[in-house]
Amino acid sequence: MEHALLILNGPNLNLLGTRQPEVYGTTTLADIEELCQQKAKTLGVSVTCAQSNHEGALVDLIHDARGQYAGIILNAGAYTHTSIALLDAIASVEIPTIELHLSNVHAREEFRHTSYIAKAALGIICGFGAQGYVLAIDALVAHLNKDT
Ligand code: CA2
Repeated sequence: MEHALLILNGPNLNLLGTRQPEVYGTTTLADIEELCQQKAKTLGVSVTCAQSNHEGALVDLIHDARGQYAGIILNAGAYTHTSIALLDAIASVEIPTIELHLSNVHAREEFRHTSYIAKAALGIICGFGAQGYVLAIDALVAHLNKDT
């Protein structure tokens, strides 16, 4: 395994596939995690998945990633639009982090157009549903391999 990646999902994403399928689809978080494991296998990297509904717990998980993971894929859910604490956490650990959203946040309500996390992110993927996680793994691994 060349790289270890952390896939972190924030508040309410544990409900995926059970409610609001018109917005978030019918794929469950467990399905997405399985998709990520499959993609990781094809690229020879490892992925660890975690989800929390709590801002401080997400901050802790980001801190703990230091020295453990080469990259992070973060769907911070609604905390994307509110959390300076998550921005500071990502900036402080200096681990390349992709901001990810299932939905195209720019085609939705105005308050979803602002991301506090974007400033510290390597890049942003949104609007591709569960496939976005696969795209993010590809992009992160390409980034981590670019100087090797
Ligand atoms: O599109 C995304 O991935 C979001 O990060 C999802 C967040 C939302 O607040 C962001 O603006 C965009 C919400 C996740 C809620 O997930 C649910 C899933 C099923 C049922 C209800 C909520």
